[in-house]
Amino acid sequence: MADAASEETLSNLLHEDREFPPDQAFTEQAVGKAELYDQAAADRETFWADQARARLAWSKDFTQTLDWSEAPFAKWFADGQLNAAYNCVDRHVEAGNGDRVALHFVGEPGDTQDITYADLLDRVKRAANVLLESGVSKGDRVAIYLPMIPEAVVAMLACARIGAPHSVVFGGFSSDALRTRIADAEAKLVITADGGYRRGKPSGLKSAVDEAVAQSPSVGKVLVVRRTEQDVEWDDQRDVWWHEALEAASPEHEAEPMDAEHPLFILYTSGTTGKPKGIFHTTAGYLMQAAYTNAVVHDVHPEKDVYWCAADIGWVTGHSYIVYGPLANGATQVMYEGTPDTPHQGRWWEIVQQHQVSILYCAPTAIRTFMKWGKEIPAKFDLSSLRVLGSVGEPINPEAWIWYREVIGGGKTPVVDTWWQTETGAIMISALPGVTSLKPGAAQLAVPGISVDVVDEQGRSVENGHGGYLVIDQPWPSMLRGIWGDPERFKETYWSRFPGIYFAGDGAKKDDQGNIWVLGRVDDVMNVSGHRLSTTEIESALVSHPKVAEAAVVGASDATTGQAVCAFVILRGDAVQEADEEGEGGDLVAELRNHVAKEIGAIAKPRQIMVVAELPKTRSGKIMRRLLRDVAENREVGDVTTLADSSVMDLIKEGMSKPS
Ligand code: 6R9
Repeated sequence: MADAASEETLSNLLHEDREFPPDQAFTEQAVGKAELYDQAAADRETFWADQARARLAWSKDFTQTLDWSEAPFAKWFADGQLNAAYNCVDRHVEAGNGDRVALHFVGEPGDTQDITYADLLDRVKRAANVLLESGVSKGDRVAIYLPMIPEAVVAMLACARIGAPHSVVFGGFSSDALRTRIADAEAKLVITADGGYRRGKPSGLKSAVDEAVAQSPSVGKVLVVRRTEQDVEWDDQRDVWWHEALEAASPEHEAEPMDAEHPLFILYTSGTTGKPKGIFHTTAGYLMQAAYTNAVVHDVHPEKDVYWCAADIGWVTGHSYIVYGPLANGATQVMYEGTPDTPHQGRWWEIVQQHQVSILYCAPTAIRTFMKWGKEIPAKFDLSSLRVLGSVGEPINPEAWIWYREVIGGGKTPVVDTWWQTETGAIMISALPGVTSLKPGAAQLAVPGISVDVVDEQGRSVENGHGGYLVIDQPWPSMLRGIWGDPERFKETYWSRFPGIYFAGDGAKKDDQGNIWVLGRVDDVMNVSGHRLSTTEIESALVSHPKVAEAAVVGASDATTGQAVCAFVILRGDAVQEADEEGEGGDLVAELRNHVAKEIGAIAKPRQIMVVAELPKTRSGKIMRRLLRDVAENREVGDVTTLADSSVMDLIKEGMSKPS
């Protein structure tokens, strides 16, 4: 983003100047402290070594903090030993907290389970024994394909306990996606369920596993959790009921200490192109940074908070902020199986009220959906227990941030926008609640211990007020250790664009105070008449219009301007009605185009605005702009297999062919 025109465009963008200083009462009790920044700045490695010793229980202490001699392959705390499951469960029971609830599970049909740390320990030990008896040894890989049920947590921890790296495959992925992931990791065993509940109905899982495993020579056994009690095909040689095996297994199991760098898990990123990448993480650095950030960013006080991360366990957010971080901290959590509108659109808020949830962590796409449904729905519930709100997964538009704080947080809670990736393992950029003055829409600053920068094409740090590429210029404990089986691709993907530093693939801007605004993937940055425009900024402008609930913007090729801005918008409930009644579609589009021009500048005015009922999203809630680009460019729509609901594209295309 070096040219002058782009710089000028950027400096006009994101003229968001609202700021929310921390509340003194919050600051007094906050886990995160301003001193952390000074301590980390004084000596980064000592800071991380202190965190590692303070937050984790080690079977053997380490002598060296970081070995970067074979960069970019890092080793952290390498000669130390510990067990991740012991850290997440046993030690809390040993410390006398066995009666504390680890998981308040809420099933979609309304069934609930309150699982204490002592219960969890019993289940994890039994499951570890079942894995061992099934022929899984340390180092073998286990694929986990489960709905959002407690067994998913137990399965992951049982793998960690015996040192068998898990590869969790999101339950909404197809049989084919499961098969390729099993093959890449050469998984020896699969843990699945008969099905799960989604949108009020039992959905199947086992048949997808049967199909995938039929073509997976590495898999010897399939453990099947009984959740929906639907009929399933059964192979007596291969399939074992989870509940029967656990019941029969010994409840005694001693956690074996693992090397700090022992692989903990593989997680495939939802590849935009080509073969998915098996990102792998190791034990100590990952676990420590997940626990540390969960404590200081979410402000978790394990003895009194009820924390809810509404991600799915199939994504990295579920790994770090449902399983490893909060459990290492001994927190009490809510785990919810289903969708936010089953059986009604207030389901989340009913759960918050019932369990007195104090910390909520979710994605902007969920927040924008709630905005679309209207504030009357959360208003029916008592949300006064909430004291910290977090956002992850996409840039959060300032309007959505404000709505989240006002409507969900009662106008008082800090909202932390947390930037990180599957690859980074844990939160990298975020405000600290109680410490940082909050800016709606900005991830703001690196968490203490982390060093990030925004650089130009040549890798030079840009000055405040300018934009460029987001990079991480110092190794960090929870960094990915590689791409499973493909060290060259690891170097090429992340370390070759700017030699010696990690390139995240995102564009970002520093504002006048040096706050970082993540603008989205660099492949989402458009170039219109030589001006760089961020999809995110235009989306934010659209969402700031009172009639718009959600917006997705793409750059479609244009003979004159190179690329042109095409926007897809979902209207808020009352605006849809109004538009229908008055047949004012055309006026509304003009009004929105002018609104963008007013907010950002005429250059950002969309060439086309299409009003749609739904947007195509991946199962982790990211808008698939690639498909919208196909529509905007009148192309055959590409691969839709990673969409949560593939019929959305048909709806959009139908709407496009109608004259408006
Ligand atoms: C945790 C997670 C990573 C990509 C990342 C970026 C986007 C995530 C964000 C954000 C702006 C935030 N992203 N958090 N963009 N602000 N707070 O989502 O991991 O699924 O690997 O996605 O998501 O583009 O590069 P993952």
